[in-house]
Amino acid sequence: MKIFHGSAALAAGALALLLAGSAFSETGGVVVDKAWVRAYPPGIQVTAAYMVVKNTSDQPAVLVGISCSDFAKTEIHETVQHQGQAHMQAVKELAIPAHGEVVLKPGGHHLMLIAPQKDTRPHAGDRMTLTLTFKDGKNVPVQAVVRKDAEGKPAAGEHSQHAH
Ligand SMILES: [Cu+2]
Repeated sequence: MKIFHGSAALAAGALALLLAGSAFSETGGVVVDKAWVRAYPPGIQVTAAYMVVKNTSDQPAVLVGISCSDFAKTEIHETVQHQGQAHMQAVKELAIPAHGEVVLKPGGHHLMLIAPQKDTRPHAGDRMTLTLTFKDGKNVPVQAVVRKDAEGKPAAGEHSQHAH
C-alpha cells in the first residue's frame, strides 16, 4: 500500500475521479469487466461467476485461482463437448494472452463457486466481491453483480439467431 504525501494527493484525487466513472477494475495490467454471478436460491449449492478478463500487459496473465468469502470452495472450469453433451471440468490455469482477453461465459470457461457459507442468499442486483489470483502472485478484486441470467439474453421465442 502506497502512502501519498503532499502534492501526490492531487494525483490521487484525479485517479479517484477516473475510477469513479468506470465500471471495471484494473490491477497491474488485468482489467475485469461485466462480472456477474448467477443467482443461487436456497437449496442450490453451486453457482458460477462469469466475466471478461482483459490483459493489457506485454506478458500473459495466468489465472490460477478465485476466492469468495461466501463459498467454501472454488474452481476454474471449462465446458467441453463430449458425445453431444456438455460437461464441465476443472482446469488448474487459465491463460489470458498478452494484449488479449478471455470471455468467461455460460457454455465456456467459468468460475465455479461451491458450498455457500451463508443461509441468506443474495438477490438479483446485489453485489459480491470475488478475488482473482494470478500466477505471479497478483490479486485482483472483482465486484460482480448477481443476476438470474446472462445480460441481454433474449427471451425464448425471439429471433435471436438473426444478425442485424
Ligand atoms: Cu462449472
